[in-house]
Amino acid sequence: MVLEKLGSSLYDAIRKVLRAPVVDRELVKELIRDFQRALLQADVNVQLVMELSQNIEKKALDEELPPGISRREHVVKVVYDELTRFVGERPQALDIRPGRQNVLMLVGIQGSGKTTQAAKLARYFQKRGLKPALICADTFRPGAYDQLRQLAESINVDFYGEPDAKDPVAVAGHGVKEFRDHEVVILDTSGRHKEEKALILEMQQIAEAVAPQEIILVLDGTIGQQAASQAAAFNEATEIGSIIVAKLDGSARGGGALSGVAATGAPVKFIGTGEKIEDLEPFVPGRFIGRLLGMGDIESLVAKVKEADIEVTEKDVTALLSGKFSLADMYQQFEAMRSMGPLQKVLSMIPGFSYQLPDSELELAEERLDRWKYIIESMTPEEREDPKILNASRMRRIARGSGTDESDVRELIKQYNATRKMLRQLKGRRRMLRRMPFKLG
Ligand SMILES: Nc1nc2c(ncn2[C@@H]2O[C@H](COP(=O)(O)OP(=O)(O)O)[C@@H](O)[C@H]2O)c(=O)[nH]1
Ligand SMILES: [Mg+2]
Repeated sequence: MVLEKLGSSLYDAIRKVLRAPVVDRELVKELIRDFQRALLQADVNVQLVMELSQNIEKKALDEELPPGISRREHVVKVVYDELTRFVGERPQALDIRPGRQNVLMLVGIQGSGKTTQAAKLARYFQKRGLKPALICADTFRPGAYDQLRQLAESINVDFYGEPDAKDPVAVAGHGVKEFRDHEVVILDTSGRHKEEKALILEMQQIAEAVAPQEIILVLDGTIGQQAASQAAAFNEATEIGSIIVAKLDGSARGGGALSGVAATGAPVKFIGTGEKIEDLEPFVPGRFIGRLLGMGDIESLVAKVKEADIEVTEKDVTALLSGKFSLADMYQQFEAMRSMGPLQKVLSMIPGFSYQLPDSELELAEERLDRWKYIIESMTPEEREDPKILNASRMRRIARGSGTDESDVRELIKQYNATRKMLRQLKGRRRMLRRMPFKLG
């Protein structure tokens, strides 16, 4: 799991606070020492650790407690807030203007995951109905051209490259010209040179030549402390607009992500979670920190989940019970679930859902939720309100638009019908609606 090690030592520190009979000054100081140790071991930059821990100490000890909140809850919340604020309070999207060309330039050292994330990004935008294209401006590494061309072909995305070219600035320029009518043009660059200076100069020249909408730094999530100096070097050469942290699967500790943010001031927008082309997730700060801290059983998160539940319930309860449960309503529920964090954690907090799903099934369930979301996103408003009008040709269109198969669309409709039926049977039993009214497995 993402950041397992850092997560578990921070979690242990938090648990100590949750379990202590009294939360006093001494215990807060101990928490901060544990917290510092955990962050330093995860290769987070020392200065940064000091800054964060000073803020936490000050707020945890000096701030007046809000009414009804115990010192214990306050301390936990301060830790969560500080870390979340640091990585950016809300998820930030790439600012793509549809209907015109947006050039995204990826930079980062060799092996960080640029080429892979370039293809993943293309796929990400393709799924959302935009027209992406990929350009290989890595003329240094043999095989770079073929690697990206094959990835592009595998997802049916237009590709530009010049296999024998020596001048990456020219190749980038040609490609951007070629794809004038594409909405998202993703430019993959080289990550190595005979010397670093030449690489940095090359990035500057390419950026000048193609004036990208955003320059994205790709960091390897497993490298730890080096992330800070890499990020700083690239940020000096060009203006880094955002960061993708790749390889945050497996046992990556991910402290580098925090250091990269500190060195550039740029937000993390995506994380790479595997080698496959679908393994790209928008970075959700609260969720990331929640995971990092193992916040699954912490009151504040439970409260948040309850809130999210009630929001859905109250807004929709009348419509739901009158049988007017549309796909748009279902979509809202998917969104609410996915924004709360990993499925198992969400499920474990819902009364009656306390069983453990096997990991493989969980993954499938999460993937399926995402797939269903894309499918609903590809529908017209009429289709969402009245799924009965979905005939074979509409389904085909939707499958194409969402990058899924027609069988996926049919499966969603089947699930929707089953949920609707269940809701009708639930009439009058309002409390049940606070639970997730559909099956995930
Ligand atoms: N596990 C994992 N591996 C990744 C991820 N992204 C890239 N890789 C692998 O990292 C290696 C280097 O990736 P590549 O995209 O060629 O890096 P580049 O040199 O920066 O273009 C390849 O073996 C990729 O399959 C990721 O999110 N998770
Ligand atoms: Mg590459």
